[in-house]
Amino acid sequence: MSSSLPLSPEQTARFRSDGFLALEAIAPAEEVEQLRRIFDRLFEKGAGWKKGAQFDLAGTDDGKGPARLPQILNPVEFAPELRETQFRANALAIARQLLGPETEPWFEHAILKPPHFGAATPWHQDEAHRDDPGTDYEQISIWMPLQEATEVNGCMRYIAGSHLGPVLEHHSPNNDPRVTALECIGPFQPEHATHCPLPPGGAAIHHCRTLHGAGPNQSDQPRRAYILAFRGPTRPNPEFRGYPWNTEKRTAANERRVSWKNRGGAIGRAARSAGEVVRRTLRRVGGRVGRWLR
Ligand SMILES: O=C(O)CCC(=O)C(=O)O
Repeated sequence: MSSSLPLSPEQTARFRSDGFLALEAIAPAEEVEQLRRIFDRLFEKGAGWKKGAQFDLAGTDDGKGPARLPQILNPVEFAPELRETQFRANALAIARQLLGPETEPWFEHAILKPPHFGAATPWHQDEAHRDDPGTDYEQISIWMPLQEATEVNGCMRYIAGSHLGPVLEHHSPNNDPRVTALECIGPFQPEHATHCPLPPGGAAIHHCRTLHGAGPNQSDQPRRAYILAFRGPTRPNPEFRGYPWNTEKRTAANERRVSWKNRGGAIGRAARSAGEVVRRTLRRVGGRVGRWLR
């Protein structure tokens, strides 16, 4: 699918000075409707829960009540049709415009803020989640609501220009390391936030250092958002050794990830890595055959 959506020079300049940019449309209405149905299905059936890809971003996953900020990491793994969207094509084109032609998709996530009790997303910088010591890169996220996003249901809010400063201090909300979310406790002024209401299929683009958050969902309907993150070219950064607030984390989702990876013990692990070698070889051979036939 090709993109029909380059940013104008004014939009690019605004992104560079503010660290975020709102777009009225990034995907067609019928696609947004289809995505809504896919998201509802994935969240309803608990896709990815066992392997730690679905979890409560704002809670401890202790099963004592419904998740207040359910999230699925890389939902495309559970719904391959997500690979074929205009949203994905447009978002990649925009990311390459902003971060350069070598920019690649990095990860993606789906968030569903439930009606009435959907929690606020704490103020944070995405870069504070980074856990890959020794490297440096720029990253952007392209956030698309699947229904209208308003101040009532928890639209995104940003601190303009915050991407030009450092990564501020973060901690786990309520200092509870079982919670996946991070909350910025460094100096900033939330009262200077810009709210970003959007129509369904619009987009809010933000830089990995831009301080952002979102309010609770006080409406009668779920607030769903599909977020694609992109990574620009990487360079070595031996000074970056990771952030202390990440090493402290003890989340239930991470425990589920570890047991999923180790399922079946040594035999299970060996069978999976053999399967991976076979799949990689088939992809390589398939690619070569495809090139010969062209
Ligand atoms: O959808 C939300 O409430 C928060 C999303 C977010 O923090 C992000 O995309 O970086």
